[in-house]
Amino acid sequence: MQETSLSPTVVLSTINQRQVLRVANEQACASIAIEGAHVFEFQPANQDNLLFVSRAESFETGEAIRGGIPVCWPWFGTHPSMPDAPSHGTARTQNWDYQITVDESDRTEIVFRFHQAQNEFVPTELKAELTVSIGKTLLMSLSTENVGESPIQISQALHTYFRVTDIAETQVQGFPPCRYLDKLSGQSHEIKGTVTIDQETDWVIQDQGQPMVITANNPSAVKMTRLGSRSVVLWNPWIEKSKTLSHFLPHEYQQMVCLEAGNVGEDARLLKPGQSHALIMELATA
Ligand code: TA6
Repeated sequence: MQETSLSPTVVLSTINQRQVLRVANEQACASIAIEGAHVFEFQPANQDNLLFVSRAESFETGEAIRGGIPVCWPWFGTHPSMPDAPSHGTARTQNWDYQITVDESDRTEIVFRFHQAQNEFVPTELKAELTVSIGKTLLMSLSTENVGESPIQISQALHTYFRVTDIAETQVQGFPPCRYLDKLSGQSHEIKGTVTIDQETDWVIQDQGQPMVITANNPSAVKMTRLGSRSVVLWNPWIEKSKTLSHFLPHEYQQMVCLEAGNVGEDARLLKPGQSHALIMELATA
């Protein structure tokens, strides 16, 4: 494995066919695949890695890593009008440009940039900038600028796969009274407070952008805070769906849960020419 030191805390490496940035500073270690600007490891000092990656992941290019934080952009899930478009947008399988912008002993910041030309799926030219700040916490800011001539409704999510010790013992805490769309049934329901998972779950939750806590993962709980987001996706494939997923082992549904900071469903954002929007997420051990 060839490794090139890019700065005191960043090494350029490869896993199989993927180019990967390895970050190690006094506060944390992290790994980011350049294809998709895909964070797939974040391990605070003296803690376990907060992120799940399937043991079946081969790190070949051309398909999103099964785990970590896929960047679903500039649409989430199925394209709003073109069912044949790739699921979860274009960015997660494209190479992003990157620049190390902060390199200190306790914090490393890398800015990833992606230019989306207008095409059959995207009605206007867009610029995406993902700032990844690795320190005591993981701070990610996904900023989109409409640099084209037409408006666009973007939906997006930082599709975070959290490692959990046992899904049966996992709680997702912090929901105010809010509504969610169950994507499996197409029905809307209300929730409040704490959610546990005991079956396939695929919910798009319209909330207030409040902090969330995921417990029973690793030895410590994880707190997610957001800005620019009033929706989250909660997903676990459970037993049957797990058997159909690429790069995923049948039992791994017990070791992960996705809680995805986003702008999804009713929380999609209209960007007129010249307008921008930032989706910001911070993960910290609670
Ligand atoms: O975020 C939940 C979801 O939209 C599920 O419906 C499931 O499709 C999951 O994303 C994984 O999608 P992927 O394309 O990464 O296999």
